[in-house]
Amino acid sequence: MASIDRIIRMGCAAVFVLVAGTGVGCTHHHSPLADVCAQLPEGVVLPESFYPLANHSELDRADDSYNGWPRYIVCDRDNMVMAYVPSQTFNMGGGIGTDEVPAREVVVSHFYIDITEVTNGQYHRFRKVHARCDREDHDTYREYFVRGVNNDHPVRNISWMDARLYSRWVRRMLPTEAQWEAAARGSDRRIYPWGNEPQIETTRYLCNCKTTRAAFDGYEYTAPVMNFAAGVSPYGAFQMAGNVAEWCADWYDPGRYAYPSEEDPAMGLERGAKAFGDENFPNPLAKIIRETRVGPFRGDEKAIRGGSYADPIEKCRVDSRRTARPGAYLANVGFRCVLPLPPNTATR
Ligand SMILES: [Ca+2]
Repeated sequence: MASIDRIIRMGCAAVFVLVAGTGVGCTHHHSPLADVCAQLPEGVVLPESFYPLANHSELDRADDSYNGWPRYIVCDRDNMVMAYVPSQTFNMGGGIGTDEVPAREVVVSHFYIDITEVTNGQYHRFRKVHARCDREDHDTYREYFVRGVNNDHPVRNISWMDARLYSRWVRRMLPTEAQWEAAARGSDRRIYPWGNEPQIETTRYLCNCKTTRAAFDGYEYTAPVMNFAAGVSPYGAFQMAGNVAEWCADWYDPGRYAYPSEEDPAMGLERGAKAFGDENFPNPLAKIIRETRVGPFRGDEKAIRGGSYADPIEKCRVDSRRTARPGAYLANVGFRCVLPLPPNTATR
């Protein structure tokens, strides 16, 4: 058995060399969604691999631009469309769990957020490019992935570490809890992405959650990620309530809300910035930055937000928190990513 195992490992190594080899000198093809020729105003710089969304980048149109920043951008690496979330002071917390109170004001600097959860199709492509022969547990998503059938459903049953690996591959990050909640609710204290009304019979197509009747909202389990358009967040992000719950960057701290207010940890980006794409962008993977922006320095569990198809509507509130160990594989937890922007160019 040992020798067979060794042969498999050698085979994997050979495949890896071949895959790595094809990357050398190949011509990069841009995402068909990317407007690579778009003009951006002075001071508005997107890092490498990110472009304004094609046909949505006229700067003088309010629908296309947010204080000069394109309202929607595309990440070349996975064709993910991202929405701009402006710098804001918002009311974080105030939920029904003991770890969600009291509500307090939190400042977040502007960033982009994926408009959908990362899909099976996107994650599968990442796995094909990035397969590590020695870590088969990265492929746990396959349990729920049927190629050609649910490519556009959210990836799930992946650990926090898997989600972070993907986010690095696409040069993005997992959102902090503060970023996630700001993107889901904006500054008007709403308790669902669409407003304050819970999902009821007449509004049952607002999110994919668990109801007393099976498939009451159209889906018994996950739904395609770009769905329930009436339930998008104030910035246009889909299914921040329901479908799959989403890993966040932060270690979970049940007592964190006891602090009266908190500057966005991402403000730490102003310190120790390193080149990322160009000098305008700090490298979000730098250790010093990661530690200043991701809440508690250490912990046992990571924060999870947004509720899922397996949760009642109350668990899909924007302030609802839950947790799991970063190595856990959960059938109802996936993720989406953010692209932090340089705070010094933030328009408030
Ligand atoms: Ca979700």
